[in-house]
Amino acid sequence: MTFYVTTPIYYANSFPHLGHLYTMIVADAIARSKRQRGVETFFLTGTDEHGINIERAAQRNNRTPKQQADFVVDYFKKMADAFGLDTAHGGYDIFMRTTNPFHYEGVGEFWRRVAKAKTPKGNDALYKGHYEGWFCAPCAAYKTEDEYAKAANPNDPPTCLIHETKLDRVSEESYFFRLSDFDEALLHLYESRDFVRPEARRNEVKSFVASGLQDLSVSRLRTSVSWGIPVPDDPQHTMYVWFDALTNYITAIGFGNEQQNRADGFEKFWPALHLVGKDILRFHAVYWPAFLMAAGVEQPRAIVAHGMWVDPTGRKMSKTLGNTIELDVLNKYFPIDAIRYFCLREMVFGQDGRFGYEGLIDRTNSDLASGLGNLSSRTLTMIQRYCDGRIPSRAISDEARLPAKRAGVETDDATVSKLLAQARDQFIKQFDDFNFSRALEEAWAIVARVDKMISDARPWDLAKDQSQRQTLNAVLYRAAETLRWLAVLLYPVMPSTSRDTYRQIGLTDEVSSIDPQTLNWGDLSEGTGINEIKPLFPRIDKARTMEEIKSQESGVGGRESVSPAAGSTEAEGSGQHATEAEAVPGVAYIDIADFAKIDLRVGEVKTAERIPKADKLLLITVDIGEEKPRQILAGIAQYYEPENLIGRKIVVVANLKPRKLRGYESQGMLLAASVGDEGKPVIATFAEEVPNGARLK
Ligand code: ME8
Repeated sequence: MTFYVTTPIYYANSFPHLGHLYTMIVADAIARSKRQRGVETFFLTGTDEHGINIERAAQRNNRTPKQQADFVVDYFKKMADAFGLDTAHGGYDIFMRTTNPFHYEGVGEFWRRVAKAKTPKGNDALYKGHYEGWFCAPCAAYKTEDEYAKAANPNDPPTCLIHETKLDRVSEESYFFRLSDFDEALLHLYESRDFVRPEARRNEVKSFVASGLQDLSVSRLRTSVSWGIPVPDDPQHTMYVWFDALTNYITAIGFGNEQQNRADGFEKFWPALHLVGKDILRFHAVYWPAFLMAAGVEQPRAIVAHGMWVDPTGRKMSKTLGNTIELDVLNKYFPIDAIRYFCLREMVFGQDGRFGYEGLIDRTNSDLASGLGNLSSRTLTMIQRYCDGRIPSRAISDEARLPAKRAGVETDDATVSKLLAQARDQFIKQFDDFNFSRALEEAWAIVARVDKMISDARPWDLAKDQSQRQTLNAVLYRAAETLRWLAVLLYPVMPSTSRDTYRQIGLTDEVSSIDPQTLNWGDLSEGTGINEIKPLFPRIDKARTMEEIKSQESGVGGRESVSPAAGSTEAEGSGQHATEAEAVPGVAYIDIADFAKIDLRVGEVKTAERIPKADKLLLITVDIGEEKPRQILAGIAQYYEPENLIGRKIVVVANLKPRKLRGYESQGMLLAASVGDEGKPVIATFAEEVPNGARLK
């Protein structure tokens, strides 16, 4: 038996953030749970590297598109490593990149198949036509009327509702996929099985398809988008990036290419379960199945859509609102397993979830430190103290039965065994149904029950009375044996905690390959010597940690100053992901001493003039408190009139090596924000009076 799970392949034009991490964690938990049950599993994640967005980002950063993609991919891989999701930590099997040559080969084959195919209604699946529409570059999608906001002035372009950026008017020859012929076949697919999960999402997709489908433009002229896969036999056209991206799920395991087929095996692993955010459900649940139908490839196992993380008050996370979650903060202050637990426990699958540091601290402290962690340490400490560090016997003789019952201990093995087995079955059922939150509730109901047994039985009192020895042993055995079950059950969610628990109980086998369905009550052998007891989850000091996180976010040496993209154009769009990039651990932070090397000074513009034949440059002189004003060349001529600059207070990098431009020496640099797609400069200035020459630090 095999299993194949995928995350979306993430755009390689912006840096990884919590959302990407989340889908990877869920996929990782699913993959581990299958592997644990002996199912040969393939787990794919990766990056989507073609299209206009990458092309534009690359241009702005003076890189080739491939260099741009490599740059971002590095951050995704670092994130996976830092959060234990890469191959070395038992996570993904492939980090798929759409720039892999084998992908080009496979996509070419897929396109050819679609190009030859007939639709279910007997028409050609692909045809050439003419497309005119509003295109959103960050979405890489044409937008219909309900997906954009019209501008107040009818001559201005509308704005994308998701990105709040202006749309491009695109009109060109294009290949079309005859999606409109697939409506009935798709509806039949949704009816025939649980293809889209959860149900609420399936209904959305159904009504979208039932309301009628439009044909889909699946190519752009090479002259408009060159960074992409050429259409086979018609290289004037570049494939629509979603056609290329979706196909990664099959090329990665060898569709249309020998290399991957030999390594991983299309026949072996397809069909996949696609885990996606609800934002891209339509591409996966409508377009992708239709492409596959045309190409004659089996449908995915299922499309499972999760909700989105929002901030604790329910707002979308954004840098502007200051309510994002930083990956480096997560990594620094929280155990990986606490983050994994929170992700799976807090988001009711399919619905949006609220993510805040405070909530994460609260859950870590209550469910993990006081809940599971405390159960483990109190049980093992008592075994250490009262049983010489050896797992006691669970046997209760007839005469000991009554006192044990009086102490609140269930004496009938069969009953205990049945209760635990039921909880285990419920856990697995809920987990397999993607109700991770419910599954974890089941597990924590067991924690609560055993905790109660211990509190009711009071082992510390039983230990004082030799006649109560069997009851004491029975209580501690039950607690330890339940911990063993919990360690096995929780492995997919909290791999390293499970391993630690297992080891502390004194067990040596590898918990990652113990099928929870084979758990048998009583298999924990009497006499097993427990190992050193260490707290599984130390309590997090909420007030102190929140203070540190806040100061880290706003401090001088904080993330704003260390981002590789701060004030630059590294990231696409809002710059939202730019600072998150540095959030990845292992990145070269600068310290305050590095920052101090830059001599930033307040300057006053004394003169400003254009330079003949240099339409971008202004020649300005600036008083920075020195004897003579500095002469600086600034590339702002297209945006500022020289006369408007005179008298303005600006920020100057005073110790930048002088250089010559157009025959003039530039003795410094002025600071400006780079705004929008074309990088319009907006000069940094002060709201209050400041003397010339004052240092910025
Ligand atoms: O859409 N909460 O890439 P992408 C939870 N390249 N998950 C989130 C999230 C949030 N707030 N924000 C993002 C693309 N995600 C395409 C996919 S697949 C063939 C091509 C996660 O970088 C979630 O999984 O925009 C979402 O679907 C995905 O990131 C979008 O990633």
